[in-house]
Amino acid sequence: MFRYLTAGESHGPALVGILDGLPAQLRLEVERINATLARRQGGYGRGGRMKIEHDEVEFLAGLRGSQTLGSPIAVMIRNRDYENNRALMDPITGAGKPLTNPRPGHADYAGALKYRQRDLRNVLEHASARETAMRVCLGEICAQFLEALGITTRSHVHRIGPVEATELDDFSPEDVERSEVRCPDPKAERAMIEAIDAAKAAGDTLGGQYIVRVDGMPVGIGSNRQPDTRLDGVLAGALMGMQTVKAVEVGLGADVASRPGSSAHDPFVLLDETQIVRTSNRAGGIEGGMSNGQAIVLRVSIKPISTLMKAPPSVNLQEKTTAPATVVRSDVCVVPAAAIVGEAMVRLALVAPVLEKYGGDSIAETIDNLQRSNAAASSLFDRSSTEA
Ligand code: EPS
Repeated sequence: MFRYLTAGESHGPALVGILDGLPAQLRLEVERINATLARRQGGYGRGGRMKIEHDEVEFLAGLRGSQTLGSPIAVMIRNRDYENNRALMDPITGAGKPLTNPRPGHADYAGALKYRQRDLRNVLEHASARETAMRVCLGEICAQFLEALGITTRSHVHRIGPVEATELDDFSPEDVERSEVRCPDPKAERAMIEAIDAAKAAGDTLGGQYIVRVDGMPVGIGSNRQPDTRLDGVLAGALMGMQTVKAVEVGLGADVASRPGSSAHDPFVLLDETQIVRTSNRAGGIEGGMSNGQAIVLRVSIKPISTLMKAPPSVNLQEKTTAPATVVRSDVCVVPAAAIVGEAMVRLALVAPVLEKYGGDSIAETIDNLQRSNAAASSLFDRSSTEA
């Protein structure tokens, strides 16, 4: 069984993660993990923290000579900012003035009541999106596993606040990576940067939407057997498991509700005797809870960061007085960084259903099983095999 866990406080000593269940003998490019961590740290609209951190993975278990052993993989990313916060965050002696004014939209209030914490810091430290650095780290390990099977994932930004990009038919990953807001539409990119500057000047924050796309998906990952095995549910659940995410759409998403059936689905066309193609991808690559061989396309909406420099009204829970919400160092817009975390969540979510179909204790065994399965699927409707 494949599973993972993360732990870590934003200003604690480190973030740690465990990945259990990846096949043995997968060669990992560790520098690629660090490069992906750096992509998450970027994006226009970030605050001061990213100037302090230089996220780097340290392997503690599960890897030898850059190859997975099949044993649990344990990794760590140190928080450089811990050095500035030792007195506050030391696991044994840490203490400090309590934070008492919950931020609307944050985990502060519900977490304080749930865990019976008088200091909101005891809630916000793990609620912080800092923890997503570890998800990106584990997600990149999964990316290298999925790539060995021909499955790749990428993301780009579709909307920041009021600015919506035009979805281009064709753009390269480089077009996205060179954009400060990870948006391939240059006109929208300029408007997005202006919107972030305006929000910053107003002491406000902006949310938005990003798109995650998975290419090379074999047919039949996920299943229609039970509600919790449906691939759309698995992917949406993983993405909703990220801080700030409020909606996940597959393919046409919410737009499908207003269309008649004749323009909501993806017709089959016979190219020649062996090739069946689809003329559109409105379903976003998933039908009946299973991958259908087309690209999986997911649109994710995230709320604006709930720490506002122009603090919204709140209360002091301790003194029972009206007071502005707590203001801590934060970001104006994290949509470009969230898109990188979205890629990671999709990768993490795909591994279990992929391994359920193909199995394999070593990567060679997984690849053998995939190839056999693909060959059987492509000959299923061969005239010769039906006649035989
Ligand atoms: C983040 C680290 C945090 C924030 C941000 C994302 O660091 P700090 O709180 O020390 O400034 O910059 O997190 C939030 C905005 C949030 O609400 O949690 C990171 O590593 O991405």
